[in-house]
Amino acid sequence: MKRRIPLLVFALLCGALLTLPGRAFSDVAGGSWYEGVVARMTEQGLLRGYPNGSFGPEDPITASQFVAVAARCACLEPVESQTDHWAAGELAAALKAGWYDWDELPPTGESYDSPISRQLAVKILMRALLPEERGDYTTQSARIRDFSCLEGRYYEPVLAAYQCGVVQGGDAGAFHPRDSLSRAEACALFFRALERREGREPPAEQPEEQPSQPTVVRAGGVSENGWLQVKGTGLCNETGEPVVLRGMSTHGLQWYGQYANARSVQNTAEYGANVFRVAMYTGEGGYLSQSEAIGRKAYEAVDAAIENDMYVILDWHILSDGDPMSHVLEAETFFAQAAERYADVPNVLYEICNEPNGNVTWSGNVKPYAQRIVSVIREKSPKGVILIGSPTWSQDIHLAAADPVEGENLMYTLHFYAGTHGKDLRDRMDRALSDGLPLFVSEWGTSRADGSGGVFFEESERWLEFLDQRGISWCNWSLCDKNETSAALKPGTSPERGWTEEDLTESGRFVFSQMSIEAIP
Ligand code: IDC
Repeated sequence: MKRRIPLLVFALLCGALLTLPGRAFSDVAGGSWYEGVVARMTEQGLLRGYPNGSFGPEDPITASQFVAVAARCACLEPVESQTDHWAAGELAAALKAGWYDWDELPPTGESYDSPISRQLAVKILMRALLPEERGDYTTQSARIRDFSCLEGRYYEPVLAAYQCGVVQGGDAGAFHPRDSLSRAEACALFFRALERREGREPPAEQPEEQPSQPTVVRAGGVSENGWLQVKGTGLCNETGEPVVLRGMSTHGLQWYGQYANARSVQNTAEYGANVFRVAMYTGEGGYLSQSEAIGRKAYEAVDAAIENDMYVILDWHILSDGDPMSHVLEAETFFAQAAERYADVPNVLYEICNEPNGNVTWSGNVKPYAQRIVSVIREKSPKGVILIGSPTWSQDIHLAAADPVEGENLMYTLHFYAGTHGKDLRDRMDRALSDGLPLFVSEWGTSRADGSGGVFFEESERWLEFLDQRGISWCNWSLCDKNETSAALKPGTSPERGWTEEDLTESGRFVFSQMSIEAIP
């Protein structure tokens, strides 16, 4: 008796999968971009919908569904398999044909019903339908903004797919190699590959993904933009055009000061960064215990950034000393001196308290501190941009939005770590922006908030896209070779020479590849 149920389900499922070709699906809207592609492929018997007559165009396509369609398109006959799955025969045949490797979809079947990643889908597609196509590394990799997120084993098929037009990303668009793709997008890929195989030019009208609106343009350097100014919630250049700063933060100067030197700053600029953040820890053996040496180091880094036409953030990096008020006098002395030194220099931004934390409130600690430091800086630097933190490691921007500090050219910092923070914090940012609060992400990491774990590429991508769409500037934690995933450099990397891809960690490659975008597609 027990065995009958799965058999019955199996029979129903087969019936459903054999739904008559050519029928209209209840959820494929007339006029949608994929309507024509879905109809043509269904007519050819290549596509099947769900038992209830729907197609699920927006659903992520699973690995087994993708391979099954590929097998139909390539007329690959199923072979015998020990695995109990409706597409096990096709999957086994595809594995045997070399469309994918054993570890990518283990024949144990667990991954068969999970969404397939875009990079694996494209590999299977190219092997199945266009195995002769080749890519050109130089021209095609430059079109893929997140090329560094692609695993090496997918370079070849993805570049080939771009080269022959099967994947149609815009110039410097993102491929999102580790994300899923919708069933409609998969159809468009299959359709273009089939057209290509038959020697016809792929039609241009189907978009690969929903286009996002271009909203921001990279700032360029200081010579191009001059003094920055805050207008509404945005950062603008001297003539009032919106600008975006992107760059790296140092790690603690007391530990990794070697990467706050002239050559490392120059290397960072050469990767396209137009801002450099100098994280001057106050506690933990930093400025408060060796003001002379650490202060000198900080100025050395600021001067190197100026030399390289970059904006530079001088960051009073409170962390273990969670209440900025506990060293407000030292902060006043430091910022008075720094603002005097750089009074006429448009490059410098002042970040007055990295991350207040612990038993501190906005109204009782951070805001009164900010008011004091802002007025000290303003005595010397009437228009330098000042970045202000908030309680809970600079996440409580809603408190600042409800009760902002008085003054001009002030922005509020928001810090996130992709492995720890997500949509809730992004929603909070949107609310703060709509309340009129100017935001600057002066520190974020591809790791968890403790600086390790991950690398969380997909989450980082999601975050950066969010920031791009809102024109928000950022610095990444951190430019050092510490053995933690947030570090951009591999252990032992020399700060005294130029760096190659080999010197960068996974995080470093990803982050550096995000800096030099001229316009966000
Ligand atoms: C971390 C460093 C880590 C160091 C620790 C304590 O990555 O090597 O041991 O500080 O000094 C922050 C802070 C930043 C943290 C970072 C990652 O601003 O100083 O660096 N982080 O934990 N806020 C959230 C995360």
